[in-house]
Amino acid sequence: MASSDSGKGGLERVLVGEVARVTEAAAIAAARLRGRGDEKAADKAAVDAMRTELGKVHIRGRVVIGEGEMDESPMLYIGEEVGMGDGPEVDIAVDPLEGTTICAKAMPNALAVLAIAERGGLLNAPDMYMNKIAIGPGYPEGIIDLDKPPAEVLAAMAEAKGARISEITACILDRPRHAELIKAVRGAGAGVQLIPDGDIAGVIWTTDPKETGIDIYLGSGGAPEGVLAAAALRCIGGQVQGRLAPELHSEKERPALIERAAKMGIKDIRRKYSMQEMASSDVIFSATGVTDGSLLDGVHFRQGFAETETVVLRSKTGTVRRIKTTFRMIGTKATPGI
Ligand code: VTB
Repeated sequence: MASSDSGKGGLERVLVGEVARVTEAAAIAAARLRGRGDEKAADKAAVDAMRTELGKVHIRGRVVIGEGEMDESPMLYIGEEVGMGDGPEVDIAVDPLEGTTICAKAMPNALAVLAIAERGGLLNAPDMYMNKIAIGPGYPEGIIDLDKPPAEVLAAMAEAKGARISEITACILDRPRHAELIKAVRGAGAGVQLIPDGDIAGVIWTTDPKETGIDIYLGSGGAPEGVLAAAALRCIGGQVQGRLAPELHSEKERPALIERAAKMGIKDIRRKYSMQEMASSDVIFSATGVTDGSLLDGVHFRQGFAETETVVLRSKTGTVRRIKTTFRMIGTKATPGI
């Protein structure tokens, strides 16, 4: 029977299973190098595995958020054509190992991440800093604003939830550049959970504050991670704003970054993007845990088996699908690529 929502007007739902396989493979490959102190090796393993699995999917894919420019990275570079080349035309955003350092140190919350969208459905952002603010579903539209002082946003959130500001926790990357922001959030009476890396997870945590304890994500991180996080929240609900932050780069780097952004279609580098502008079409998002974390369990290896946990989100239906997979005889011919 034909699926009721396949075909025209969105991504075919069969892709849900396909993207899960892709992030599962990347996560297993990275997890084999977990805790070895070698970020590059773990990242490369994830990239290779993701590229191999993507090559088996019936899509005509184009990488729009990837491992950098063609001259910087041999695989999953921006503009690379991926997939079997015989299916729908889609755009792909990848972060094969989100949190290379946390994986290398075997610390919590490293993920393998991918989003797939209809052609033109994702903001083509260069690899530079982006200021971000994000909250989960259930708040009035427009309550967050990068231009409002954090205290004002936190007060509005508390009012909307009938809570006290002291009951709100913000997630922020632990970086010296965030000193003022952290001070402002604490000064307003809210708590701050500092994370060493991995702000895609930080943004997604806001969608389930009861489980994660995080109500809002604030601060600057990578623009590619910002687009991927926006894709996730487009599926689950919530609000995100992002604005590229050339001011966080050295004066030497800045002109080239602005030029690169312009080439990618970003004429106004100071533009504030909403979630819908960063992920404008139907999208499917998949993340598999590499190390154990509050969103997902990491890869667990035991006696010839590997177990993974994946969450696949779909904007068209809003489904949140958690998939626990057991791979048998890993590293044998039965599981090539894994
Ligand atoms: C974030 C985070 C990444 O980079 O985007 C962050 O999601 C920002 O960059 O996991 P800085 O490290 O320069 O602050 C990571 O931590 C690593 O790519």
